Amino acid sequence: MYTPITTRWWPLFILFYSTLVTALLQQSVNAASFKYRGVALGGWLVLEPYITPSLFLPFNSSDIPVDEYHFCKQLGPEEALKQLETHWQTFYNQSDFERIKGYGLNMVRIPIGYWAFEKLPGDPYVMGAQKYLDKAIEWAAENDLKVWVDLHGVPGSQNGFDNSGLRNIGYPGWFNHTENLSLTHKVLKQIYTKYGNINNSSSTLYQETVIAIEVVNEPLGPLLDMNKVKQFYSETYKDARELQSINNTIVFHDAFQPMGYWNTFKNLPQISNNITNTTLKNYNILIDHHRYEVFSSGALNETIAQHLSSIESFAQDIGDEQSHHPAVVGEWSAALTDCTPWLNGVGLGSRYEGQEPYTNSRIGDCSNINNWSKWSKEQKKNYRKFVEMQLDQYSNHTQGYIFWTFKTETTIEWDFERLVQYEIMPQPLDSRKYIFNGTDTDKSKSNGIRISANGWLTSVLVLILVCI
Ligand SMILES: *[C@@H]1O[C@H](CO)[C@@H](O)[C@H](O)[C@H]1NC(C)=O
Ligand SMILES: *[C@@H]1O[C@H](CO)[C@@H](O)[C@H](O)[C@H]1NC(C)=O
Ligand SMILES: *[C@@H]1O[C@H](CO)[C@@H](O)[C@H](O)[C@H]1NC(C)=O
Ligand SMILES: *[C@@H]1O[C@H](CO)[C@@H](O)[C@H](O)[C@H]1NC(C)=O
Ligand SMILES: *[C@@H]1O[C@H](CO)[C@@H](O)[C@H](O)[C@H]1NC(C)=O
Ligand SMILES: *[C@@H]1O[C@H](CO)[C@@H](O)[C@H](O)[C@H]1NC(C)=O
Ligand SMILES: *[C@@H]1O[C@H](CO)[C@@H](O)[C@H](O)[C@H]1NC(C)=O
Ligand SMILES: *[C@@H]1O[C@H](CO)[C@@H](O)[C@H](O)[C@H]1NC(C)=O
Ligand SMILES: *[C@@H]1O[C@H](CO)[C@@H](O)[C@H](O)[C@H]1NC(C)=O
Ligand SMILES: *[C@@H]1O[C@H](CO)[C@@H](O)[C@H](O)[C@H]1NC(C)=O
Ligand SMILES: *[C@@H]1O[C@H](CO)[C@@H](O)[C@H](O)[C@H]1NC(C)=O
Ligand SMILES: CC(=O)N[C@H]1CO[C@H](CO)[C@@H](O)[C@@H]1O
Repeated sequence: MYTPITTRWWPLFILFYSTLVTALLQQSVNAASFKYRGVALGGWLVLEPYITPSLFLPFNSSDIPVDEYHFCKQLGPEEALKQLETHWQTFYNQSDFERIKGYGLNMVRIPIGYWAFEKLPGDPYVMGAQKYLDKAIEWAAENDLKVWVDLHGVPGSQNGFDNSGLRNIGYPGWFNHTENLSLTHKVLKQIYTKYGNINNSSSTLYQETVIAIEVVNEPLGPLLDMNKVKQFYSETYKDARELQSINNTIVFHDAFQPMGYWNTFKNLPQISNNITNTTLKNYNILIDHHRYEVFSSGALNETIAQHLSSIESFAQDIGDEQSHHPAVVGEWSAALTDCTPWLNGVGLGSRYEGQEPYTNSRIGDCSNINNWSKWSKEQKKNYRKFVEMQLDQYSNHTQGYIFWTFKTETTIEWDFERLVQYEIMPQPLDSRKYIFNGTDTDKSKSNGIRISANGWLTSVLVLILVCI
């Protein structure tokens, strides 16, 4: 399809190809220059206990499944399918997409697990989520929203977090068996073909709507072999470009590496579109950074002024990457505590109250975190500032942002729609009460003593490695 000039004498052919090429260019322009303003649809096609506790609370309190794997295992295939089918049908529907559009957003990031496509022998997971991903793409298209398909769980778990489907904190098993890695490649090949191959005439809607595919969410680089992560990225990228006829964006999570790490990542395969200048820019690759300030006691103990300034420096670091490759904040939230029940996982307490398994001293009180009527004026103001600063900084210094998550059953800090309702999330998104041009203009702000902020990532890793 890249040789239309030599076929100039064949009018029908050129008509066909020029249409095709126009379509491809259109797609590539849109995908590579797209400014993301999105939300994730967390807890829908991959369960997370804190997002939908109602699915987990009916179990005996001593035996609550910690993730989707154990949810399915404990219920058995029939009952698990029955409950999941109901959940898939009801947690999101077309109306959500209309409201998402109405809030001024332009895309959704949809987490899905490998088991929606293929299972390992003996996996207790039940299949069926793929149909809902397809419906979601249709609903997105109807509402002029783009979709980023996010492979959120791979066989053996890429991070050991419950959100990968299989919790095994500190022991990501993804690379431990070659079968697990090859199944990951197989699933991604299905995704590339289904959502991005122009030969599949039945999927035009997919090609126009799915602008990005994230090959794996949050691989825990510090505990995995980074050479293997890079090799995986490189190999699956080659598959994507071979199988897809559209130049959509392939997303690599930063694998919890330091800012700037991916600037020099160049060992990508020479691919069919004959790229000679091997910088990530030419590959239509996007680097995905996630930002939370609640997964270490150091971050939780910061004043609001410190949170605001740490957001500024984070966004500026991403800004510095833009000359090497585009990058987004693919997850962020309004959270200033880790208080929401089960946020850290079923059976685990909060750092904020200094509970097990964490060893830090108590920072504050969690009891009213999901009870809006008990929030103080000061608290509401601080949350609004935190959200405004992130919107301001991420939209100015990065390729965009995706809030985690659109809705939850009970939380405030993690629930986009509830935050809109409580006027923590601005509507329209660019309206501001406190943060103008990156500065907190609130006259009555308390000048908290500024201590140099701990390295956020270091704290997270120390906690993962040492405390759990
Ligand atoms: C909870 O435990 C009791 C006693 O062991 C058992 O009878 C019951 O079936 C269990 N319920 C569930 C939902 O597993
Ligand atoms: C989506 O679900 C909500 C809540 O159950 C319901 O009110 C709404 O009518 C549904 N929308 C569609 C399009 O089915
Ligand atoms: C995977 O292998 C590593 C190192 O070989 C080991 O420490 C870890 O326990 C294994 N993880 C699982 C889930 O088997
Ligand atoms: C083509 O797209 C349809 C959905 O529109 C999908 O069901 C089918 O699996 C795709 N075919 C291939 C070969 O990917
Ligand atoms: C589409 O089909 C044609 C003819 O079978 C083939 O030559 C081409 O490589 C296919 N393109 C893609 C992207 O699969
Ligand atoms: C790649 O580009 C070079 C120089 O632009 C050209 O000579 C060569 O034919 C191209 N190769 C392919 C496979 O298109
Ligand atoms: C390769 O791309 C980089 C970044 O886009 C650019 O700065 C550099 O000049 C390019 N090199 C060549 C040889 O085109
Ligand atoms: C795909 O998009 C990237 C980024 O815009 C661009 O550099 C590259 O040339 C495009 N590739 C094709 C085959 O259009
Ligand atoms: C939080 O900061 C205060 C004052 O700077 C300090 O006394 C306390 O130990 C810190 N708590 C934690 C858990 O780091
Ligand atoms: C970010 O962009 C908005 C709108 O373009 C602008 O009003 C604001 O001042 C900018 N902030 C910074 C820190 O540049
Ligand atoms: C906005 O902030 C930037 C630096 O962040 C500064 O260069 C610019 O002058 C400011 N604009 C206004 C209108 O204050
Ligand atoms: C965690 C883990 O290692 N999961 C699976 C990886 O693949 C092997 C071989 O298929 C399975 O036995 C493991 O359970």
